[in-house]
Amino acid sequence: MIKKVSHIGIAVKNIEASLEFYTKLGLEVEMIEVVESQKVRVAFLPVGTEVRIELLEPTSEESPVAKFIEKKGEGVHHIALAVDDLQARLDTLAEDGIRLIDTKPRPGAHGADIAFLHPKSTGGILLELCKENH
Ligand code: CMX
Repeated sequence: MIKKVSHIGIAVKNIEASLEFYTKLGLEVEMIEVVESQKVRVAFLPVGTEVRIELLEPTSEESPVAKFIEKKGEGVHHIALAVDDLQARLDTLAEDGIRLIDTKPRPGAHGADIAFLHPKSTGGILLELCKENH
């Protein structure tokens, strides 16, 4: 089952510049890490106890997040939903004809296993399924 919203990914050009607003809003940074395989630097800001905002800063021009910002500007990039049975869920979605970006989970930020569904199959939203391991 889908358990909850894990995080909302927001594409930003520069995490520190964006944090000026988010700290004024009253949110605090839990951690910042580089996910080299995704060419992004990410900051997690808890919203209550269950959900986080994930600021995504590209670390190279080839980063998918850099391409997103170039095309659409800064803003909401993806929504991540937490599941326990990630591989089984991907297999079921594939059988149901949903286009997957990742047919197998891969390591994401915060020690999670993640997989993306293609926006073409979701009505234009980039959806991430993740198995939180913290
Ligand atoms: N939201 C909505 N639509 C999006 C999108 C997004 N974030 N990113 C791309 N698209 C759309 C594109 O506009 C394009 O649409 P059109 O064909 O109508 O122009 C289509 O999806 C394909 O996009 P693309 O970039 O040309 O295609 P790719 O298959 O190369 O890549 C994608 C698509 C979504 C997988 C990739 O751009 C991406 O964003 N991957 C995820 C990267 C990421 O967020 N990593 C951080 C993970 C950190 C963590 O949470 O752990």
